[in-house]
Amino acid sequence: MPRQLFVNARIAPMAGGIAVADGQVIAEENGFITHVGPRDALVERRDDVVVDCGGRLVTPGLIDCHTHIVHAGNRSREFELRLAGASYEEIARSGGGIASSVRATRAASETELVASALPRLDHLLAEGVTTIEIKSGYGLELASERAMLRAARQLGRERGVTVRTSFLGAHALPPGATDKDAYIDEVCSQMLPTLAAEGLVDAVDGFCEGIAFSPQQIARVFDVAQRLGLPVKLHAEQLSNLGGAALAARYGALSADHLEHVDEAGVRAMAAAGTVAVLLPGAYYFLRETVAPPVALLRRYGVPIAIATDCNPGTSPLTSILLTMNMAATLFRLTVEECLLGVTRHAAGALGLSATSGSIAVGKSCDLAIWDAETPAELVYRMGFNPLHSRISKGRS
Ligand code: DI6
Ligand code: FE
Repeated sequence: MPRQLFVNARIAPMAGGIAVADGQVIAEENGFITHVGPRDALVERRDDVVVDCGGRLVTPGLIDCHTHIVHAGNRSREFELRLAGASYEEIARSGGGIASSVRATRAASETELVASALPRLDHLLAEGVTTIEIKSGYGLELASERAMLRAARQLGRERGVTVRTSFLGAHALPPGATDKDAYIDEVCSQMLPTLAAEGLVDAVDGFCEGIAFSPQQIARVFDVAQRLGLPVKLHAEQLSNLGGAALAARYGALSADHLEHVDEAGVRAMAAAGTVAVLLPGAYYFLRETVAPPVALLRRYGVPIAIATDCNPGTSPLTSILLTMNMAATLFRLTVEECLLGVTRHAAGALGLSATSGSIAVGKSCDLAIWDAETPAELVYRMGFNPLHSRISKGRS
């Protein structure tokens, strides 16, 4: 394969802060970046393939580091119930909520799961996403958790996007079950080891919450993950503070996600462990939460902040990474730089992909988003407008 040169690029490499440099060239070979800098610093070859970026803003391909895009059905009926006054927790306790998505997902074939997720994935890709995390957690039994994870892998192959899977068996008690510890036994002894052996699990996630699982139950799942050599991450402190962030940090978690109710001890533990804080403004907005995550504390302790769609049928039916940035800025008061880093470098960190993704630098995968925009701020400030010009994934458009 000849080398490709993306010339005349106004790049925001996101390697340090948000600085933009004009007139840059990015060289790509075999899917990787081999040079970044002014064009005259590069010795050109006769067979270089030159792509003119026309002075456009070029950022790393965006990373959506927390999604549940593989699921069947939707929960628009519950949305109506919530509009009429029911709470998310009331709906969950009366057999709706996650359980209703579990029933629909179990009834779908792997092919149907791929087909229903594709339009959601395509919406994200159309906004420059080149890497996406996809969780299981609506199967809650071996066969359907497997189908979800296999569907996630299939989506990656079908669209040439980097997919990282997270096994979220500890998402909720399966419909009809009553014994949380017995279900966690099954997750630990059957589901997780089997699916990991099948190569379907890149990381292990859990939902630590009153309506889901206790820190003790999550710790049992994390112990198995650790034995299997798999990194962990956790839905922590979304609706209440159970000490999930500190628990995740104890296991060296890649990320702790949501964090509306995290306290200083949790933040301190995350900082010490290098755990990324993944903020999910879509869920906060959709549930009309009033307690925002403690961004000032995260900054004070230097915890890296990522942001993601949390695309899921119950609490964040959001398929726009651009709108996610706007929401993080507007609702959580993140700066433009924090928003951009949150969907690039720090999102890569939340997936354990810092070595290959999240910035425009030599040695990284050549994942780029080329924008009809002049400044990074334009990507954050608009609502519902997509200025993507083109998207390059591993060197390919
Ligand atoms: N937290 C969430 O916001 C989603 N899962 C989770 O652990 C909600 C999932 C759903 O309601 O379907
Ligand atoms: Fe989630």
